[in-house]
Amino acid sequence: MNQEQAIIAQTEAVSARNYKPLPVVLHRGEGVWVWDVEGRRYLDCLSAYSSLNQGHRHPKIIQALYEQAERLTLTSRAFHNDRMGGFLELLCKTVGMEMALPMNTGAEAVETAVKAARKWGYTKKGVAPGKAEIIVCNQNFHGRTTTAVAMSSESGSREHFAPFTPGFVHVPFGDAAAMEAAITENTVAVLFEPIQGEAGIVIPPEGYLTAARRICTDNNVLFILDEIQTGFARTGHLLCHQHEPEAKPDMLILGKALGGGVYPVSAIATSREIMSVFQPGDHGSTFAGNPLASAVGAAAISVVLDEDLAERSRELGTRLMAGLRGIGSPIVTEIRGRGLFVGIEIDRPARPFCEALMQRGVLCKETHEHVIRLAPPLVIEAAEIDWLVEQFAAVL
Ligand code: IF1
Repeated sequence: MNQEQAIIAQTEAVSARNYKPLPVVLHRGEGVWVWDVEGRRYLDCLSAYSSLNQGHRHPKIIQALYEQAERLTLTSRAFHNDRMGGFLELLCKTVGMEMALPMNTGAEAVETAVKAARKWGYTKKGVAPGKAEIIVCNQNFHGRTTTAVAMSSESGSREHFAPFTPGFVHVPFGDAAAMEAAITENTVAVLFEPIQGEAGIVIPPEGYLTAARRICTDNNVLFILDEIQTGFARTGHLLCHQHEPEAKPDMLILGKALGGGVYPVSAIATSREIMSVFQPGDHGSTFAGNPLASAVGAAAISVVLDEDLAERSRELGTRLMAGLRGIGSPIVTEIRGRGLFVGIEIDRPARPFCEALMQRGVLCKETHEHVIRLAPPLVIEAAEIDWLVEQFAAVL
């Protein structure tokens, strides 16, 4: 048994089997590359599900982590600290919102958005107590907590975890008429991903976001976007909703790349009027907004802006999709994506292709059986995109 097999055996002996990882044991990462314990190098095309937009161990983010770690790491929100205000100010300025509430994981930020929307509905819109409804889209993914799973339409993620949080109304993704028809006097919000990641990089029809904006405005309903995976330049704009300039949401849910690939950082960002529903004691979390998270979060945003990762994502995403289309493989049914958020749909199970790509030094993940998701760090170079396409051509 070599070192890799020994580590996998050790892991499987003590770890819950809640994942089925590829048989690779990673030891080091830098930029777009990772190395396994045997010294083999791989191009990371998953980026921890778009948490590594800035690449592995970006020097400025690591430096921020180190420097803050030498001063102060955790205070709880029982006291102020000297980093959170600056981080949230930069975040709000960057995403065009007035106020933010920091959390840790994406699911926690989704839960925070649900609580904010419900309390806004009861205290500002006048929805009857306990009656708030939130419209969500089929095939969504908003996390693994029981409330996030209550929002899901997938039986696979709901089985054996009932009973579920009530108050979620499901409509088909991309269908504005169905969304409008689902609105009642108790609807407090519409909440969806502008591009569905886990569903297989599903892009809604052009104008869907704008229609959702209009429907929410006309019906006094909050327009909430989950940009945890699509945010921070992944889809070729700083935020995915900017593909439709008229579609500014009332609230953004952010995470993943906000932590720069080194620390869990998430948040909701919204208007002063909506955020004012939260009063002291309403909501919180032990680690939320801690000095270390805030220092890393500020550095993570700065790297996205200073290196114009949105432009890179747009240009290199176009290069990647053109390269993949140029292969002309008969087993590929569709290549879709925005920026470096790409899905390759094939006419057979995708897992074997991910395993074959791993043998050629490319790490990626299938999603929903027939789709290979490609989401390399946005710091990838054109030559590395071309090399990636060559590996795909060989495997396809
Ligand atoms: C796993 C999926 C992706 C997300 C959106 C909220 C969350 C996620 C749009 C929750 C998290 C992660 C979770 C991770 C795998 C990955 C994933 F396959 F699960 F669905 F990216 F597509 N909203 N997505 O994508 O954020 O609490 O995880 O920080 O659970 O294996 P989280």
